[in-house]
Amino acid sequence: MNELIQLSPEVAAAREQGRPVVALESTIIAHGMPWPQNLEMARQVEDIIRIEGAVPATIAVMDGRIRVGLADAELQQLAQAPDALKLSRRDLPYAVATGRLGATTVAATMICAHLAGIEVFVTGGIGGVHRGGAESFDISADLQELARTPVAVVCAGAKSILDLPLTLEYLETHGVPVLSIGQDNFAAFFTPDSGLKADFRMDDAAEQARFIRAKWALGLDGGVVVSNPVPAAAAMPREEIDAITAQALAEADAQGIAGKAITPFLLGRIKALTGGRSLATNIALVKHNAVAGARLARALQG
Ligand code: PSU
Ligand code: MN
Repeated sequence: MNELIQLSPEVAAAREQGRPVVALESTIIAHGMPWPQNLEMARQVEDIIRIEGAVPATIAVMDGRIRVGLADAELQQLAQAPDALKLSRRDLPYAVATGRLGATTVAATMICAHLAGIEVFVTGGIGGVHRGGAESFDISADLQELARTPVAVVCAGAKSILDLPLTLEYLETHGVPVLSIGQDNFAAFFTPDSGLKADFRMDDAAEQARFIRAKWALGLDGGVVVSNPVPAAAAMPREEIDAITAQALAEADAQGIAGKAITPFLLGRIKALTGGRSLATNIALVKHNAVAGARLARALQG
């Protein structure tokens, strides 16, 4: 294995015994949710994956190395670090070279998972084409990564702050299949239904695993999106989240927020404007994805 990668003892043992491992990102901890809910979420998601019979591997950059699997004290450090970097593909070498603490986005987590031989990764929502992306060129590096790196990403769709039709167009152009669990349509993060069709509905983990194996056996590089809608009981009302998203986007525009700061800004504003209810939804959907991801990792192993 690459000498810049360091597996935790739990992940190393799982790899040796051929047990299923599920990667987890850390940007959602350091930049996506506030303290202390971020730490509680990270711990609970890891526990759910263990209960479902797989081994969690939260990924971050610490002391110049890519860490795959974190100890509880390290999760805590990340959850409280005010100055953790947000690392996408372009930023990974900077954190490794300087020794700075870095949290990995979907794109960077996929890269690290693949380097560590992990095939399944659980997150909340993937990045995508931002609204106005045709003008601003703000297209998350997550999409390019899905096009090139062979990791299955279990998510609750892409956030409604994005342009979801353009996000799906981009994925199609780059040959990234979108599988959907439990419904025909692509999920919309805070709400179950984006109103847009996913490519293939596959409720069953064994079916998803066969699809993924077939893709890679054909030499088709790149990832797979597994869209897992937020449970209805935990979802936000659609009209409310749409109105609040519009307001948060207008504020971001007025304040000139751009680049990698925009996703954390919008998530923070949406949380404030919903009185914290969006955060409860966000946590619920990540936990729900952890179950689906662990089952998929087991199916891929079996
Ligand atoms: N979805 C969430 N919370 C997050 C993110 C996505 O629910 O914090 C993060 C992920 O790490 C994703 C990143 O990869 O936002 C996308 O950022 P950008 O749009 O700058 O590429
Ligand atoms: Mn961006």
